[in-house]
Amino acid sequence: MGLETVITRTIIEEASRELVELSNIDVVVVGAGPSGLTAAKYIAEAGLRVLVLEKRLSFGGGIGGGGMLFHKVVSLKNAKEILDDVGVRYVEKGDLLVTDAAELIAKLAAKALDSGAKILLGVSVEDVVVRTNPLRVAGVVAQWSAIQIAGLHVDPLSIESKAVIDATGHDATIIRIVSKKVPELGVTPRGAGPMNAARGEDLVVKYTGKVVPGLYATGMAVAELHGLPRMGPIFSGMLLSGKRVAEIVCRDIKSS
Ligand code: 48H
Repeated sequence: MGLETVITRTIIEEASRELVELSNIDVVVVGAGPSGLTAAKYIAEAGLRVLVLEKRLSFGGGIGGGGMLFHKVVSLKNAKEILDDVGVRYVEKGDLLVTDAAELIAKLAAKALDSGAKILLGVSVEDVVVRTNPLRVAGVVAQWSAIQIAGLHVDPLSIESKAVIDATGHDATIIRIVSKKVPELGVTPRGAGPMNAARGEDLVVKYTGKVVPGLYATGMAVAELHGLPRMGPIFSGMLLSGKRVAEIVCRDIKSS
């Protein structure tokens, strides 16, 4: 048997073994932006099994684009503890902590992985699993992003979970799917409001949490759901929202 065969078999065997385990998990986080990666890190640290599905082949979401592509990212000092937790270096400038975009992306992802979270890249969530009696979101329906982009008719696979976290940013994909397909759950995304950085930062954390049974929101998806002001290129609200949703999901799962 040539090395080529060994490579092929090893990849298929190892990936399949893991995918079987991941098909039923405690928490699915949709989106590997700042809020999703932060949520995954704290959920994994709390001992729950967490899977992050990211439609692109890279993580970080909107961090890399920063403010008009500049490579510095700012946070308010209320996110200092999280930045310290993930080991990101920063400089203080007035009320702000300034980090490098690439370092924040890399370290958020590394910390989530080191804490035990799994991240699958190139996987898009296109639907939810719903159970009745009681009515709740019970998982996600996923597809390779490449299949979606190619427009091929290939049926997706589902992943069951105790909680799904919408961390898809402005798209608020999961919230919009539930709003459209399960109207009896009464989810009506209002769309984010105009910019007000201070209020946006504050409110996005306050409104973070459960949307309907089994579904939670973090990051800009929260602003999109509740019509909160956008805050522009500042990331403390995203990090704090990720940590907050982790606390809420862990509490709910552990008490159920
Ligand atoms: C799998 C998906 C799917 C899908 C999307 O946009 P993000 O960075 O989201 P947040 O909320 O963590 O951070 C928001 C921040 O980047 C931002 O935009 C801010 C602060 N804006 C303020 C303002 O005023 O505009 O990341 C979301 C991630 C991305 O990586 C997407 O590719 C991914 O989710 N994603 N992954 N399946 N259906 N939809």
